[in-house]
Amino acid sequence: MLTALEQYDPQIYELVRQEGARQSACVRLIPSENYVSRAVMQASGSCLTNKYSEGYPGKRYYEGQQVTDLIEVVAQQRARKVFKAEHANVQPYSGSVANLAAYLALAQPGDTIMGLALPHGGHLTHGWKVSVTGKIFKSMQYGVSPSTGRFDYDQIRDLAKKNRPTIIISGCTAYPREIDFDIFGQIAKEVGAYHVSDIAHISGLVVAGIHKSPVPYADIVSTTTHKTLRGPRGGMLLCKAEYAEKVDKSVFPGLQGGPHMHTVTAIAVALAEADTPEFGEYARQIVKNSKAMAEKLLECGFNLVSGGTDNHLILIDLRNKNIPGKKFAKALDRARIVANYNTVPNDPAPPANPSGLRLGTPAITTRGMKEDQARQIASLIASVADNIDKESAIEQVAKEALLLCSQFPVPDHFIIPNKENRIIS
Ligand code: DSN
Repeated sequence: MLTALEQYDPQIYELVRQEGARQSACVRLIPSENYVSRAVMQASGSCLTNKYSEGYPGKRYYEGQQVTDLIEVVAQQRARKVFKAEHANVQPYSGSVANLAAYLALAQPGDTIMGLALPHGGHLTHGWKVSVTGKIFKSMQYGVSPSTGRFDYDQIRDLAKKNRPTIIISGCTAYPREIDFDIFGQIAKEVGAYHVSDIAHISGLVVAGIHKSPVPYADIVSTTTHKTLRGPRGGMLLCKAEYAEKVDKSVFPGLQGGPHMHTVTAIAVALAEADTPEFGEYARQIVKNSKAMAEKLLECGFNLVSGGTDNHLILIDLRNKNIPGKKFAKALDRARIVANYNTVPNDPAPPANPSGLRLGTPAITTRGMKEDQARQIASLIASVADNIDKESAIEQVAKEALLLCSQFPVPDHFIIPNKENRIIS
């Protein structure tokens, strides 16, 4: 593939090579990113990219589905098995469209939905005002407790009783603690709402049994497939059998045309990988690494939202360090440590330059790093904070980060040699 790419389009080949080198030579801490296996990469780059398959297995609008039907059925079966769900739809292009499809399966435009506010760790598509979900639905937003940084379930219940939403959404993109999906389910029942749970971030932990599953407590569960689950960029919906038809119609023809069958194929492979003891080990190590990194960051004087972590991510509140989130994220990037600036609950700073930094351990765990390396990375992060305006010190951290990366190589398909056969640019 790459030889053909190199011959036909050397410019793009070179850029792909550079991105592979960057992913190899950086400590990647964005909690929604990972490294897929060679098998997932091959399935994603296979001939399935050539096929149109509007519809569902056995009910397509195009012919030539002898193989695609088999692949999609396998993906559905594997999804149902690993998540213990009655029904699975593996066609959503990604998490945003999966969430919208879930809402439109259960509610009408104009109905009230209630999700976690973006600055408190919710996703845009949980009803934030600039998202279509905040425009076509009446959106009520709940937050985390200002004192604990955690959910105050009594407050959420009170808000739900007052506003009687059609849908309550559980799930987050920047919440470092375990979520009590059963309480969300109870609250939804008490107010006659549907419960939609978005587990995009934690679905790998859910499959491995490290985080409680929302499947028994939610009407529909939405997830992406590329974060802790470590599959291709895609989305998925799981639900009880009674909602299967509504969910399927909402995805196609409601929101999408032909599914991306190369992605469905790669999702099937990722789900097989997730159904192994090795995946359970990886998921457990993600949380061990996250806890070790959080403890070291606390030792180094960082304030963490909620005081620590139960999952794969950490949210640093930088206000005591007096460093704006964007400046810190950019300095870390120069130090070969890649994270993202993020709002913290009740952030006085604007979202474009907020007071927080979000970190996660899935990608470093896939590289084989353990607690010692997680603590070492926390120390490197502290060095950058202590020397935020001293470029020579940041360069020194970059050298240490590069050395660490060289000791934990990424999956081999990332290593695309350039003409001099150098791996790291
Ligand atoms: N929610 C984004 C993230 O967590 O990085 C992806 O949409």
